[in-house]
Amino acid sequence: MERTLVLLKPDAVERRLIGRILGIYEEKGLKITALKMFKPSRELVEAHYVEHKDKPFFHELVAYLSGGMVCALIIEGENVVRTVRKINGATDPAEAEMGSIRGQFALSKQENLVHASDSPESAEREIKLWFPEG
Ligand code: FUP
Repeated sequence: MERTLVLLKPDAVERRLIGRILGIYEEKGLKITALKMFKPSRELVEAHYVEHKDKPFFHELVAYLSGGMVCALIIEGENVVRTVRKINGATDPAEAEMGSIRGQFALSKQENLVHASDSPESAEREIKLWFPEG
């Protein structure tokens, strides 16, 4: 069964949207198989977003994600990587479908509530980072 790594970012936690967002994944029929909440270290967030390390927004992005509590989950299901990306919506909430999480609840390109792996390979890399205990 395919797995993906999902993060509910600090804006989702601060805005008390954890329950609603988890409900959206569960109502779709996906299975949450791991879940934890903590404030991630700068090192963890830098490793997570290593593909963006040369982008102008990298520093701000790392400060934001490591600046508050994050809820990390592993979700399993058929085609879960593609399905969760679709449920989350486009990176820029202005472009996201209105029925998606970002389309419904977000306004900012940086504070866009959720992260989900973009391929099964990324998912396995990210799961090792966020759930090193296995
Ligand atoms: P996504 O896979 O949809 O999370 O988007 P990306 O991997 O392209 O970007 C990762 C994160 O970088 C986004 F969630 C938000 C942030 N970002 C910015 O802050 N500014 C940008 O111009 C693009 C992305």
